[in-house]
Amino acid sequence: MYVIAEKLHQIGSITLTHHEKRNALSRVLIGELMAAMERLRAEKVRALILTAGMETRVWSAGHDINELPEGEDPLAYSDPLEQLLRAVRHFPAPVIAMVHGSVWGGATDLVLSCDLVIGDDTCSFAITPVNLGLPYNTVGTLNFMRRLPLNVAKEMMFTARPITAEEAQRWSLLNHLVPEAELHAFTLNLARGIATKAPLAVEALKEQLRMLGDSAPLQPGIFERIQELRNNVYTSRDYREGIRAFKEKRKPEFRGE
Ligand code: YXS
Repeated sequence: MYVIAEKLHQIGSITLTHHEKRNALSRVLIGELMAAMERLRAEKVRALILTAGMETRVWSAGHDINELPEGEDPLAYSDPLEQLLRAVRHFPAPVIAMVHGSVWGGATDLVLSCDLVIGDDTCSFAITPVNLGLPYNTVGTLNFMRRLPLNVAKEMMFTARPITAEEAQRWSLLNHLVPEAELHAFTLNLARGIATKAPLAVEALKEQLRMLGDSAPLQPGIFERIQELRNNVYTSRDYREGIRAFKEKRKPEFRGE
């Protein structure tokens, strides 16, 4: 079991517990996480907290690199991580990311796909495709563009540097930055407040905001150009080198080919 799901009154919580693999978002972990979400949706929770608990230094290490396909789109629509991000955005109640520890790669996209983000002093956030030579996908890139100032999104994407809790607060990646000792109580209190409100109104507002926020007219030619750019990257030698270097626990040597 890589997740623990709980329901307290009308609030659900899911804790990622695959700490020995730093909660890498593997097909198995994602499957358990989405099944837990489905159970809690059926129980009509009015808010859902997503956490890795307080014992770990790593909230999640992002996509399971061992499961990234080579020579084909690594973040295709059907990829388990992409399915999870859509499940979070379509969940009928607010999903609150409670972040203690570092967040990497696609896990940062997961946190940004949540409705609210509460972090403590230990949290940090990195987006890391350039560490692997991987082409991030369009939905994910738009997610970063919408949640962060463009120059901040660019700095995070071009450098893969983890931003600190203080930077995450400054750039509104966090709704609230609270002391570690208060993180759980603060997040539970926020969820309890939401749970006292009219659930149908909250559900409709969440879906309205998602649909209005997602409306991005994309001309077919632009879409095809993006796909060509991404295809050139994920069929490159550098992408294969990035994955191989991770598996061999060494620094990658990128040649631009
Ligand atoms: O060697 P064992 O078997 O003990 O396993 C090690 C790591 O291989 C494993 N692990 C992962 N396995 C698959 N996918 C991962 N993303 C991943 N991360 C870690 O967990 C075991 C413990 O790892 P270790 O020894 O490195 O732990 P640590 O505490 O020293 O360091 C924790 C991290 C998170 C700083 C370190 O594990 C790390 O840098 N992990 C990779 C973070 C990362 O680059 N994630 C991006 C994944 S790709 C992705 O999400 C997107 C597609 S994108 O690239 O676009 O951002």
